[in-house]
This record gives sequence, structure tokens and C-alpha cells, in this order.
Amino acid sequence: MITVHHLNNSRSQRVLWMLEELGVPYEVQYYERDPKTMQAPESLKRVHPLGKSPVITDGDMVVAESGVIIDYLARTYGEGTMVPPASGQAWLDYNYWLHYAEGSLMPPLLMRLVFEKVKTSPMPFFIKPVAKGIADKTNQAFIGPMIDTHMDFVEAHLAKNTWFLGDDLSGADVQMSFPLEASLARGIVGENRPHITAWVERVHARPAYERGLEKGGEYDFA
Ligand SMILES: N[C@@H](CCC(=O)N[C@@H](CS)C(=O)NCC(=O)O)C(=O)O
Repeated sequence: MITVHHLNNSRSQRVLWMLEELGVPYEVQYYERDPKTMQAPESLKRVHPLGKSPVITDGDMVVAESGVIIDYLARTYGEGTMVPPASGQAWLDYNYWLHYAEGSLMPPLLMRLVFEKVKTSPMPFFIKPVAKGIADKTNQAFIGPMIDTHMDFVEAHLAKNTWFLGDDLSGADVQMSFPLEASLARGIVGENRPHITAWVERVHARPAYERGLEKGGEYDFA
């Protein structure tokens, strides 16, 4: 039996969506973030030393990293769905988006979040304007333009494709859901990126996505 070690309000939500698309039986072990630090509980380190979510167990196998989990589930249980045949352009594209989501798109989004947090962090009053100035400048001059480049790229791709690989939903869509949902929820994407917005709406309209949400509980980005 597959067990999803699910942290509330996290990337692990997309694994629940993936499993619902595949129609594979699974159980969920729930973990709660510390409300102050937002960190996962120490107990998650008993499943995998990094204590990050998602992580799944399937029998005595432990699978970590969202991209690896999604790919593993598609190949093991997909019966030819959610993953293209292992050669040719579609295969390269599938792997590209699987890696791109966490390897290229998430880092600037996380940097932006960290600099936004700096502005509201407790600190001596006389430091606050300096910290805010540095955070705003960094976001405007460096991180913002980097995110814009990525969003232009993804927007152009989705202007021509219903799903990331074309006409068929795949694991690439599941993996891309977290950064794009987060961008929409944080106002990075909106009317300025109609194709990304429409893609997120298509994702949220899927019955399997809805079922995943019911299983996962609290999730700020849906
Ligand atoms: N690249 C990893 C990132 C995993 C990750 O950072 N997960 C976050 C949840 S979105 C987490 O576990 N945060 C809690 C913590 O760091 O304690 C993946 O996609 O699986």
C-alpha cells in the first residue's frame, strides 16, 4: 500500500492530485507545520532524513522529491497514462518540465518570499527601513525581472498548449501546479498572464484535483 506523508499546505498536495488521477489506492499520514516557524514536525525525519514533504512509502520503498514521486507513480501505476513513451521529444519535454518546476522556477519564487518575509520580521526599529530598502531593491532589480522572464516563457508555452505536453494531461502538469498556483495566489500571475491563469483554472476544475483537496485538507493555493 502507498502511504503519502502529507504536510498541510505544501507541495505534497500535488501528489494527492496525481494519485487521484491514477485512481490508485493509498493512505495519508498527516503532519502539521509548526504555526510559528512553518517547519515540518521532527517526526517526518523518521520517514526521510531531510524531513521534507512530499515523501511516500510504497511497501518498503521510500520515495522523496516531488518530481521523482510523480514520475515513479506514473511509470509504476499509470498503465501508459500521465507519462509519454520513454523516447523522443515528448519524453524530453516531460522530463524538462518535471525538473524545471523545482530546479529553475521555484528558486526565484522562494527568494521573493524570503525577501518579503525580511520586511515583516521582528528587528530593532532603526534597522527596519534599511532592511526594507534592501529587500525592495533586490526584489525590483533582480528577483522580479527573473520571475517575469520565467512567467513570459511559461505563458507563451501555455498560449499554444492546453497541457504542458499538448493535448494530454501528464505528470508534467502535476509537477508544475505548485509554482503556478502559488504565483496566482500571491498575485505574481493574474490578468497579465491569461494562459497561465486559464491553465490553473483547468487544473482546479478536474474532479481528481477536487478529490485530492478533500483528502489533503487546508491548502492556501486552490
Ligand atoms: N524540492 C522538494 C522540496 C520539498 C520541500 O521543501 N517541502 C516543503 C513543503 S512545500 C517542506 O517540507 N517544508 C517544511 C520544512 O522545511 O520543514 C520537493 O519538491 O519535494
